[in-house]
Amino acid sequence: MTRTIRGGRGRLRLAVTLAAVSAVAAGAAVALASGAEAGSTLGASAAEKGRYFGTAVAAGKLSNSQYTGILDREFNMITPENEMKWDATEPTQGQFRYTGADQIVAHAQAHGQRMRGHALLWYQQEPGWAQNMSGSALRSAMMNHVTTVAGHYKGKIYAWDVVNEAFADGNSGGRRDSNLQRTGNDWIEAAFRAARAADPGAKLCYNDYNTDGINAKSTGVYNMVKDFRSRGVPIDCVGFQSHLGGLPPSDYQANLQRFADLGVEVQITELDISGSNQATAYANVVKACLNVSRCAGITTWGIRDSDSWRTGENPLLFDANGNKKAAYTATLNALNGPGSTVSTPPVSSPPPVSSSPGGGTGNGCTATVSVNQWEGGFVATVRVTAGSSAINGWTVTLPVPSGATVTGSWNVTRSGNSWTNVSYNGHVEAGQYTEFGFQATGTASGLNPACSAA
Ligand code: 9MR
Repeated sequence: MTRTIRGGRGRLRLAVTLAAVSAVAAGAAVALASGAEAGSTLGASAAEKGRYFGTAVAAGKLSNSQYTGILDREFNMITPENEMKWDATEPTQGQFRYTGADQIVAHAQAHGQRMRGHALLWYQQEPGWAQNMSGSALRSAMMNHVTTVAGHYKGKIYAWDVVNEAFADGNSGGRRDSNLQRTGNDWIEAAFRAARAADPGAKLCYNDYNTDGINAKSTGVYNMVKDFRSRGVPIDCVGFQSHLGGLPPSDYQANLQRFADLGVEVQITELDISGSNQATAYANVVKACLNVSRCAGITTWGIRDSDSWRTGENPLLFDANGNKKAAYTATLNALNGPGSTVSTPPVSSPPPVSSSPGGGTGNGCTATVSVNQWEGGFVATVRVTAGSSAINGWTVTLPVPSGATVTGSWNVTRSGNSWTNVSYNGHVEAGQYTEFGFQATGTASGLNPACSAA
């Protein structure tokens, strides 16, 4: 019997932690898990499958060395647990505050981790001033919030939870009542359009709980996503929170797959699992993701059991002392097991103006690049494919077009025109590939990568 934990008003609401933490040392990006053997950490093993492994992070814990030690060794994606929510980022209407969120982004950038933004609009954790609003005044405040916060983090976010938990529990398959919903049923698509305009390079997700199997609620979300895709509303991904109380539902993978078949990326966004079969349950979630080629990655909702919102349920991968649990080993083993090659769609809109403009075969490897260009900037994704032998390191020579400035990169170390593997993605099996990417301002013209194996 599986039990799915419901979110909702009854849950513990902790104060948003905005205490100052000591500034994270700036400087050169440090590769994730440097020195780690491939396949020996969650992030490295997920990266070998072209996926990420992330966790929710609280800014107030970044000064705890046990916490950051595990974070930077194991995880290559970060979601702020509370710091990007509406009450944290716009406590007074029109006055934006990014203290805690900026600390987390700085940490991620200094440690080669990517960011999931969470969440632009949610009926919970609305600041008091918004809770008291309605109608067109609220709608315009909502859109201003989306535009301003997504704009502040433009170029720094892999995927945004644009809208969180907008569907009702139970069998209606319809929307949840809230003051956001009462501004008109089109509030969700309006939010996605505003987010796309503010940060065209970020993947835009809808995120919810109790949507982990095929049920009335997940079918309601499915129908919305299908409708959005057919009408060109910019949605790129769906987040499945997966707050589980045992094994995932038996149709967990089938549910991920039906969303993936709509052309969106799927992500496990807030995984935590209680119960005696925890290790098996974690392994099953990982296997389901690896079996769905558009499942881009998994995020656990905290690091140690003592960091969890589910006090006393010990639902995470590390115990309160930071030790790896059996569930950790099961998760790592599943990540190192069989799995599909990841293939996640690029952001849906605006359409790429150029794609695979060039490719170069060199010493033992080939590099190709695909580009998502928008007015003023682009994201380039570079695929490094090994030749007929496995390679143990690679460098791609790829000059940045004149007039373009790189604002961020992932899964790579850059020195001028040379882009070199990091510790966890240098080894590529014969005929297999790994990907890195960067975001830049300017125009992606004449990108012609050349690859050489170490
Ligand atoms: O883990 C978060 C906790 O610290 C907050 O007090 C709570 C506020 O409602 O939100 C928790 O995170 C939630 C997430 O933002 C959305 N999905 C459900 C998560 C658990 O409640």
